[in-house]
Order: sequence, then C-alpha cells, then structure tokens
Amino acid sequence: MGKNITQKILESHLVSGAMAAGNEIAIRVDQTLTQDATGTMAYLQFEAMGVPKVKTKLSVSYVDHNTLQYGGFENADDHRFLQTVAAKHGIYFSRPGNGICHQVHLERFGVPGQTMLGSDSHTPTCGGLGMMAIGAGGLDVAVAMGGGPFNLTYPKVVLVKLKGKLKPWVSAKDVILELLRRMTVKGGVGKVIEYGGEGVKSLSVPERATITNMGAELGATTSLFPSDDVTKEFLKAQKRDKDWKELVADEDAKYDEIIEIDLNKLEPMIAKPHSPDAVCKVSELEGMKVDQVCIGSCTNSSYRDLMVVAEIFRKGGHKVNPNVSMTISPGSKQVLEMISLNKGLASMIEAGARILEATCGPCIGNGQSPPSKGVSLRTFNRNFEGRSGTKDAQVYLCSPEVAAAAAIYGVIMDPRKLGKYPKIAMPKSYLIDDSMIIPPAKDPAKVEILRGPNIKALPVAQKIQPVIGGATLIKLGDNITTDHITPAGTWLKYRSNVPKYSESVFSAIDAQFHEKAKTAGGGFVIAGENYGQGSSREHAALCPMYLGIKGIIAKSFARIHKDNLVNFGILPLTFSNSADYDAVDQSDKLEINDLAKQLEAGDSLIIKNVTKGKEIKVKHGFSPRQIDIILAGGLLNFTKG
Ligand code: MIC
Ligand code: SF4
Repeated sequence: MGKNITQKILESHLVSGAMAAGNEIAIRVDQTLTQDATGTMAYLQFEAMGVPKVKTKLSVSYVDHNTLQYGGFENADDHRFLQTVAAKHGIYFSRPGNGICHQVHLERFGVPGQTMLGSDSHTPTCGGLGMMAIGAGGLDVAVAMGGGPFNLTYPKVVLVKLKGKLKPWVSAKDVILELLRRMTVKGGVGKVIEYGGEGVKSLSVPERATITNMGAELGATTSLFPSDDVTKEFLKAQKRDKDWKELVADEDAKYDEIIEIDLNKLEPMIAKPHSPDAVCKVSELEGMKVDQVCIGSCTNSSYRDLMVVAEIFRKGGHKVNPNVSMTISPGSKQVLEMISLNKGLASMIEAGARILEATCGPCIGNGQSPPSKGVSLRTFNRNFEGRSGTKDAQVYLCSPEVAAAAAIYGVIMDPRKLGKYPKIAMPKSYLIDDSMIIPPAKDPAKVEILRGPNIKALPVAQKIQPVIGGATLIKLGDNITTDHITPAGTWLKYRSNVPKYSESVFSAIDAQFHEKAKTAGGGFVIAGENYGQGSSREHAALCPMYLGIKGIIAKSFARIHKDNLVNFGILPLTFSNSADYDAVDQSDKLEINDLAKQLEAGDSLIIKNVTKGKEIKVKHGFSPRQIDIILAGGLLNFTKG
C-alpha cells in the first residue's frame, strides 16, 4: 500500500511504538532549534542532564524574541548565557539581528525528509520544504539534544488537496486563513496536515512556509509540503543543492481525511479579534478605520512578502496614510540585506514605513503596542486578546497585500482594487552570508558559561502525593492561550527567572491569582476546550507548578501544552462528560485519592468534589511512560531515576 509523506518520515525515524493513529510512538530527532525566550530554560535542563555535546545532527540556538530590552540587563545576560552554552556544547548560535528562527532555519538549515524538534510552536515552518518539524516544550528539546527520542501520539493525516492557482492579490496567507476558517483553532489537534494536489507546484517554498507556519494555529502536530522541483530550486538558490531529496506521497497513499481548496476561488481573507480562526473575507470589513499596520513575523517576512509591499508602494507612488503607523520587521538578515541592495527597502522608507530589527518584535508584544482601542492589521499568526500589549486593541491578521492596502488608505480595503498586481520573481540565488551564525567552540573545555543574576536555578517538581487535594483556584472558558497563562511582552525578560515570572500567571484574568495560589498552597484549575493553545512555552506549566498547581481539569487540551504539563508533573485531566464542567465552581474543594492505583487501573479517574459532595469522572489518556513521569514528579525527576 502506498504511503503519504508523514508515514515515510515517521517510519524512517521510528524508535518504538506501532504506527497507528492514537498510539504513542518515539522518533529519532535529527535537528533541534531553540529561541531565546524558551532557550535559557531548555539549556539549563540540558546542562542538568550532564551530556557534554549535543547528539543531534544539528542544533541551533537563535536569539530573536527579546533583543532590545529597555532599562535592564536581563536580556543581555540571557544572550551571553546562550552564546557561551552553545559554544561549549556543540550548538550553532544565531546572533540577535540574524533573523527570526523559523525564517533563518528555512533558508539555511532545514532538510527535506529529516526531523526537527523546536522549542517554539511555529517550528513547523520548515514543513514548507518537506521537513517534519515539530514544536515542543524546552525540556523535550533538551532531551532530544541529549540524544533521546521524541514521544508523540501517532497522528491522523489530513490531505489538503490544492487545486488551481492563486489569483492576483490573493496569497499563501489566504490559504491558511481559509483553512482556519474551516477547521478552527482546535481542528488540527492530533493531526498532521499534508499538502498535495496540482496546486502545490504554483507555490514557492517561502509561500508554503507561510502555510505550514500557521498550521500551528490549527493545533496540528505539524504541517508538511512535498519536497519537489520547487524545493530543489529554493535550496539551489540558497546554495544548498546537496540537502535536496525528492519526497512526495505515493499515488495510492491513504489519508484519514481529505480537504479540497480551489486556489482560483480564494479571496483575500482576514482574521478578526481575538482568534486566528475568526476568519471572514476582507471585502466584508471594507471601510473600517485602521490605526496601525505591522508587516513581519515568522509567517510573512520573507523576501517575497516584503518585496510585494515595497512594489505596491513604489509602483503606485503611494505613501503611508497619515493616520496609520506602519512597521516592517524583516524575517532575516538575508531578507533585509537583499531588499536593501535592490532598493525595496528604500521604497518602503520613502513611503513612510518604520523599519524594525529582523526579529519577532511586535508579534510578541515587544514594541508597537497599538493605541487604546486601536485597530491593528498584522501579517502575523496570533491575535489573542492582550498579546499586542494593549488590552483593548483590536488585532486583525492578514496577508502583506491586505496590510499594504490598509496602510495606504487608512481603512480596510480589498487589495484587488489596487490595480495591477506586482508579481515578485523568486531570486535565482539568495545572498549567502552566515557570518552571524557562530559555530560551536573547537575547544569546549576552554569555554566558560556566563550566568548573570537573571539566570535563576531551575525549579524541580515535588514527587506527587498519593492523595491530592486543593481548591479550584480559577474557572476558565474555552481556548485559554498560553499568553493568558504566562503572558509575554513586558514579562518576557523573566523567562530565566521562574520565581519572578510566576507572578504573571493568569494576571490578566485575576491579578490576585498568584497570591491566592501561594496562600492556598496550590490547587486546581478548571477550563473549557483547547486549554493551553498557542505557544510552546513550558513556563505555562513550569510557573503554575512553582505555584503548587496540581491538576488542570479541562474539556480538552492543546497538544504541546498537555505534554508540558506532564513534563512538569501537573495532571492534565479531561472531563469524561463535558457537562460536568458546569458542576464545578470556583473555590470548590477537590480531592483525588489513590492516584497511582487509579492511573494504572485504566483511563478513567474519579475526582471528589468535596464541597458539593459529588464525584466527577475524568480521563487522562496517559501512556505508561507518561504515568511513570507523573508519578516521578515530572520528566527531569523521571530521567534522573
Ligand atoms: C509565540 O509566538 O507565542 C512565541 C513567543 O514564539 C512562543 C514561544 C515562547 O513563548 O517563547 C511559541 O510560539 O512557542
Ligand atoms: Fe516570533 Fe511571533 Fe513567530 Fe512567535 S509567532 S516565533 S513571537 S514571530
């Protein structure tokens, strides 16, 4: 029987487990990627394992999230730690300014057919060139750097069959927005989204990468394009021909689900506040006043994306509307250098764009927070409430074409009204200069790891008790994001300082939460569907663990966050009957007896609601390995034995 691309890669990397949907399998990890906001913890954890040199084929540490801190040493301390730890342990270090991890990795390192684990949820970007790239918590990435396999639930495979060709002014972002509209932010949980059909060949690798990048918003395990002639051209233009190999699905490959998208029929789309799946046609919102436009992020900051914007302004002789503040964050030094040499950058400067560093910047709330109640159109991937740094801002997600049209007219406008579409030719060769990527030290013994006062020791979970009790400290609704649990923005500088960062837990929902949890000595959290969607930040588990949280009882969980909870010894439990969610109130006292016995007896667990005198039936869905991790008090304790 024929195989799809997912099966081919998983089979060639399988370490253990049976290849059937729902089973836990373990796979070999070829490459790893970290960024600074998750990297410090990942490397502290790697150090705790005592492995002198990474055992992967390639590991890269990027600095792209926290680069321009105002009034403090914390970021700079983190950067120094990351650079020295990389030099000592065989890791390549991409300096701040070299670009956003996913864009740089696509350009310089991704390899079709290989596997990669990255401590960032948008790691699947490299799926654009046929690499199986998966986002995970820092601890899982640390284990992979130490040579351990990555454990995952064998996914269902969805084929997204692309037909036809995109019309002018419609671009890759519209494809993924359309998919988000159809599938929602939890529609991809437990699935790999594989792209196929004749429409694939009309999309360049950076366009494919826009689509795989934002597959993270579907909750998917990862997204994958085939590696074909288009991929070969891209790698050749990056002087990496030798990394290419063909990887396509067999003609008779089977899929769990097939979705068709006719590219010809797609229109410019936009995601409304505050969720990437609140998608409608741009034409439906025409005329809405816009205060801010931000172009960039790992989704839309490639050479093509920025040149489209530059050419729209240049050809039309347009200026940025006086009521709009427009920023540009190039995806990489390569992109920035190329658009500066070909004058694309000059066109944007001339038009009135504000040029930012080649980093995440406004995407993670680092600068350019919108004005009060401001409308911000962003080419980014997430528009969760408050993520921009302005609680009442209205953030919309769209393509560079739609963003440029709004920047010109000061209102949301269908870009098809702009006239002739500036089609951008893909470069035959990219400008190659890897001088901002520092290779590991030749003599690691001589490298001293520099730790400033912001790098605090790693907290380790307590061994779990046979009887767990505590109050319901907070009751939440559906789709709670990791930005709600441990916000980024101004808190980002405390990523290496868990005691301090823990003060941020749920702060936007309940400012007293952290005090409450501490006074109560911990307790439980009740939540609705898709708890923990969004980022891979393990701090969203680590900080609650530090505050004594013992279990999260939800209607369902996002994949990466569920794994992170297990890794830090917090029980992620799912209501057997969703209606039971209504039967638990904030402050109710809950109790789980004979935990080990209950976990080992099967998938069901009984929780006593002591306050209401009722029992709640929940499921855990843990593999035997995960039960051992939970009982050991988290993965670090489990690994130490
Ligand atoms: C994000 O987009 O939310 C981040 C910041 O890149 C996170 C990682 C982090 O929280 O450090 C992600 O997507 O995993
Ligand atoms: Fe950076 Fe934004 Fe991409 Fe996260 S989503 S890696 S913050 S650019």
